[in-house]
This record gives sequence, C-alpha cells and structure tokens, in this order.
Amino acid sequence: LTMQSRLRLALEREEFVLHYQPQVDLRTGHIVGLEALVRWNQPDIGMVSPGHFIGLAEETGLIIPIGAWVIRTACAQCKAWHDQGIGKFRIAVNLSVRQFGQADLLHFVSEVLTQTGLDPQYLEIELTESLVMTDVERSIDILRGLKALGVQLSIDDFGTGYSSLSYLKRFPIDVLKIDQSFVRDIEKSDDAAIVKAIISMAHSLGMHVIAEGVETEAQCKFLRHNQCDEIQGFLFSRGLPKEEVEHLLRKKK
Ligand code: G
Ligand code: G
Ligand code: MN
Ligand code: NA
Repeated sequence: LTMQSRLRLALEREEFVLHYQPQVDLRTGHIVGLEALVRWNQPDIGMVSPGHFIGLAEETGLIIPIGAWVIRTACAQCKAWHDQGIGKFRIAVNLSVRQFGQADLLHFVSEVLTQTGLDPQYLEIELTESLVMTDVERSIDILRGLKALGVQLSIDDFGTGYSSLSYLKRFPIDVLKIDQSFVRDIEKSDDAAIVKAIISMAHSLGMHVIAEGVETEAQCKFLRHNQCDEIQGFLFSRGLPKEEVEHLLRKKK
C-alpha cells in the first residue's frame, strides 16, 4: 500500500486523534486556550506526528477531509468541555494552504459552529504569514469573512515568514504567535530585542501575543516582565491526549 492510500484509509478507519497543548495567561496562570495538534494513531506503529504526513496530505489534497475532521472534532470537544463546566477557553486549529484556498471555507466553518454550538469567539484559526501573503487581496476577503463569523485569527510562527509588516494593519488579525526560534535564545540580546519589539508592536496594533516553545522558567520570566500575554510550551505542558488534558483542566480549576 502506498503512503497515500494508507492516509486515505486512515480517515475511513478513524485513525486520527487530536492532542491539545495548553496556552496559559501569564498574569493569571489560567489555561485560556488549547491548540489542537493532529496525530495519526497507526495500528502496530503508534502515534505518528503531523510532520510525517501533513506534507503528503497537502500534496494529495487529503488535507481537506483531514482538516475538516480536525476543525469539527476540535470545536465539538471544546463545546463539550464548556458544557461540562471545566472552564471557558479557546480552541486553536492550524489551517493549511489548501484549506485556506477552498471556496467553501467560510460556509464550512460557519456550519461547524452552528452544528457544534460552540460560541465562535472560542474558535481560533491559526494561519501562517506565507499562507496569507500568497494573494493579499483575496486573503483580506477571506479573513474578513472569518471575522464576520466571530472567530479569532492568529498568525503562527510569526517572524519567520520574510513578509512585509505592512500587511498586519490591513489584515484583521487578533493574535501573533512568536515563533519558538526567537524564544529559544531569548536571553541573548538579539532575540530579546526582537521579542520585545514584536510584543510592543502587537500591543500597539491591538493584538495579543502568545510565545511558543517556552521551556524554561527564565524564558517565562522574561516574557512576563515584557508584558507577553500568553505562553505555550513544554514548561507548562506538551500536547496531551484528551483524557490527560481534561485531568489538567479539572486540577487547575
Ligand atoms: O505537534 P507537532 O510538533 O508534531 O506538530 C508539527 C507541525 O504540524 C506543526 O507545524 C503544526 O502546526 C502542524 N500541525 C499540527 N496539527 C495540524 C493540523 O491539524 N493541521 C495542519 N495543517 N497542521 C497541523
Ligand atoms: O507550527 P506550530 O506552531 O503549529 O507547531 C507547534 C509545534 O511545536 C508542535 O509540534 C509542538 O509539539 C511543538 N512544541 C510545542 N511546545 C514546544 C516546546 O516547548 N519546545 C519545542 N521544542 N517544541 C514545542
Ligand atoms: Mn500552530
Ligand atoms: Na508555531
């Protein structure tokens, strides 16, 4: 069987699962969001990370049904958690180029929100700079359409995309996610300067900031001191299976 047909079968056999990585408010210490990260639970092999199949899924177009499953599952799960009363937090999903280019994206997202009953403000859609920069005018239309549904929009891996900063004032973006490459060496002066500049620029433009890949107390302290809003990373938690993240949410409540 080719990898492509195995991927196709995986959808039918419901072999994909979501893990959830907490995003923590630096002022309150509360979990305010969870990023949904897809995994392929392959029989006999175990959990396969998205790095091993998202590329092929993109090329073959299978990312459309896989991505649809991710959005639907993430929204339904978040709504279930809200209903269980274990907290009010956002669910963030990663959108790929193909999904962004799909003609019925707005209709699909709107339908999922209606069907799951999730309050739109709790869905965050993560986009990358390269994704939105491919066709700026078209992107603005799509992003405005998504904002009209009431969802939150973030730029993932911010700072790695070689793109002009001028797009930030034209796009209705709510959140910048500082790429983990800047966080890793945050105690060195160059990256410290970049991170401070991103935070201050984001706040001036009315956006929130999430730092990714936070692994140490020192990084956390620097980010808090410099008014970063939220952190995500191994220091607090890696991406966890549903049961484990539920346990964490109940404990933190
Ligand atoms: O969780 P992990 O570090 O293995 O994720 C690796 C990459 O896979 C990350 O860049 C992440 O954005 C991406 N990824 C995780 N889940 C999804 C998903 O549901 N859709 C898309 N398009 N990418 C995802
Ligand atoms: O591209 P995106 O930002 O969606 O990818 C998130 C990826 O980063 C996931 O694969 C996740 O496993 C990984 N990740 C999350 N937290 C940390 C961390 O603290 N350190 C490192 N090295 N990777 C992380
Ligand atoms: Mn992401
Ligand atoms: Na990222």
